[in-house]
Amino acid sequence: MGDASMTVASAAERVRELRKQIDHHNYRYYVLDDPEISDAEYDRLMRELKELEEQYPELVTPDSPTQRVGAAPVSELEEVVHSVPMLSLDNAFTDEDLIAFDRRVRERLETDQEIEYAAEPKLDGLAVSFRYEHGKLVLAATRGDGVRGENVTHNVRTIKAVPLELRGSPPELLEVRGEVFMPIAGFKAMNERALARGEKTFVNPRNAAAGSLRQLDPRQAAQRPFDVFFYAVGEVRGWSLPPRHSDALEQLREWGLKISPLIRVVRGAAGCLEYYRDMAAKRPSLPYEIDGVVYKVNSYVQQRELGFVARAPRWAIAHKFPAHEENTIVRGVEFQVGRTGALTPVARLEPVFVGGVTVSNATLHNMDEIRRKDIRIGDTVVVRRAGDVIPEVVKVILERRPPDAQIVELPAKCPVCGSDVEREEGEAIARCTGGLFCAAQRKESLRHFASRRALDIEGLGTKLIDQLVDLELVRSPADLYALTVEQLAGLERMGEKSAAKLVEALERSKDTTLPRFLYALGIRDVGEATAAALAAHFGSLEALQDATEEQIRETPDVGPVVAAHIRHFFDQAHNREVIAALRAHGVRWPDVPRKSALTEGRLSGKTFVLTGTLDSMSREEASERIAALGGKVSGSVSKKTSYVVVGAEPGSKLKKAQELGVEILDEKAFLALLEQR
Ligand code: 9MJ
Repeated sequence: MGDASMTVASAAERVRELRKQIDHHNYRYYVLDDPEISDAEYDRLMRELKELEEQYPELVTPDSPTQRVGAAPVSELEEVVHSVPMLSLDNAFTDEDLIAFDRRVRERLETDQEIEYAAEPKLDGLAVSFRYEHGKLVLAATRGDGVRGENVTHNVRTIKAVPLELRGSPPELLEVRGEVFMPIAGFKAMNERALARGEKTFVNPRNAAAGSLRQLDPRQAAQRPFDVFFYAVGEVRGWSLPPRHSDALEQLREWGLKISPLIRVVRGAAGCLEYYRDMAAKRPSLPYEIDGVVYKVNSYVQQRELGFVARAPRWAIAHKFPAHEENTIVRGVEFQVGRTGALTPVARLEPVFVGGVTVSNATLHNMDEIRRKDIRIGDTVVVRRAGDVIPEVVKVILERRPPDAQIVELPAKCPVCGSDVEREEGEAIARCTGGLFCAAQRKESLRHFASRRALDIEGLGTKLIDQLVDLELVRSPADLYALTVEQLAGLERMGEKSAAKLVEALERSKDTTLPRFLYALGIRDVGEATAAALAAHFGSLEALQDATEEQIRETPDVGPVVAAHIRHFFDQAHNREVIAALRAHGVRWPDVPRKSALTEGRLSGKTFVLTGTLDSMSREEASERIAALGGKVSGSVSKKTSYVVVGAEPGSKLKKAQELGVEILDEKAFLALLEQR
């Protein structure tokens, strides 16, 4: 496949096959949440399809899975009139409200029997109608006022969880409704990216979803982490609905539409309330926000009998959770000192009950954030708690600012150790210059040193570290290894037994690896990935300690700023002393086989391009082995390419290589080259 002799006809055949496979795997992944293949295998299918479509542009269709990247922008959002109005829901805020709703339902239906309800989580996103004609998505529109919405098809097409084509034998016309939303993690990552670029951030996932879905440029929308759940049927032609709403949803799922796995059929008000408590308990661990649950009378016959009042059905109600946002007053701002001395402002709040817990602190991130939101002491602010994350101040309610509201100033001295605070030009973060003289930095350094991905000292928690530092039993990580069972057993909340356990854990932690040890040192900007890269590049701690800044910079992905931090760290006598003391206590790690520097290796100066699948190793492994011998791996074939390595089902790169006369290696030849002595 994909070789130079491929005809348009055979390419078209392969494109069809790939799309079918990709659609199938999208269904397994997005709808059933039960993927059959790895992400890497999926990526390979997509890559092959993309390459074929590049080679044969005439084969590109708007519903190809490659087209999710977004088409051209639209000039404005067109108005759409909903053929069947999109409903809104009445709210219940208390158990009593819900019990009264259930009573009204039974009265209208003149029945004493328990009502069967479909109970669903209520997502906090944007309600959208999706129109499928002959199984193909032709229109997506926002709810708007329920009668008129806006055409957002261009953006909805970029959402991977929305099928562009339905599976099986869908009806001639199917209009479905659902909620488009942003999962919390995607929302946060998006805001962090925006912040890093100095762009505007969104206050919450709901606003982010609404803003992003209504923009004009679908290429922007394609970057946004949207997801969707479908929950209702609108206009249909060519399908006689089953008797129950829950059965209809089941059928939608079979057509490839994503239905919440948390939907349940329950009986009576008691069943509804039990579901409500169950969802309230699940809420903090869900990857997306829900603001309540929805109960719908499950029988369509009963739904019809109940009918509507204004725009809300009499057969459904939303039972809301307590709010995630509340107003409260900023009583003060304190600065916490982190491991690298970074000062983080924290608002001390008038305690307020938000989304099920009492909140009295909220992070303010840094001084720029305080200025941007113009937060002053005495202000009334909106506090928000999402999932189990640290509460945040969303905004100030300016109308309630008292005349004596106080501007927050960055302290000139560290609140913990009194050292100077400095803020480098262009940096948002201010830092205490006290280093390990500062007890706060010492505590955080110890916490980091003991953490799971560093030396993994089990049982050395925050409270214990606070005591050890405050009592001056421990000043540096090396002191940890001098602690005795007797010393530890005398501390608060420690007994003989836990003291003995901790000493054992300390003993175990001594056998470590170079990457872990480098990470544990807590050098500024040296995270796990950088630590691993440094270990691979230098092979031993001595080699790194003795390297110049320039030599450190030769490590892959280490830039001048990080290199300077590393050099500075090892230039400090006390840091070298701590390392020597750790060694003296028996902390040890094996040296790492050096990955040769780019300049020295048998494949130095050679550039490789990989295409297709290798049997004996993954693409990543192949790249690593090439790099270990000094070679470079590139994504595209040019005249400068030395070799194109061809695995099974290669893409268009093979053809390009043939055209340019680049040397082609099959897997056997490639392995021989790697293993040559
Ligand atoms: C949400 N927002 O999750 C409905 N909804 O049904 C669910 N909204 C709804 N159902 C009819 N699960 C009108 C709105």
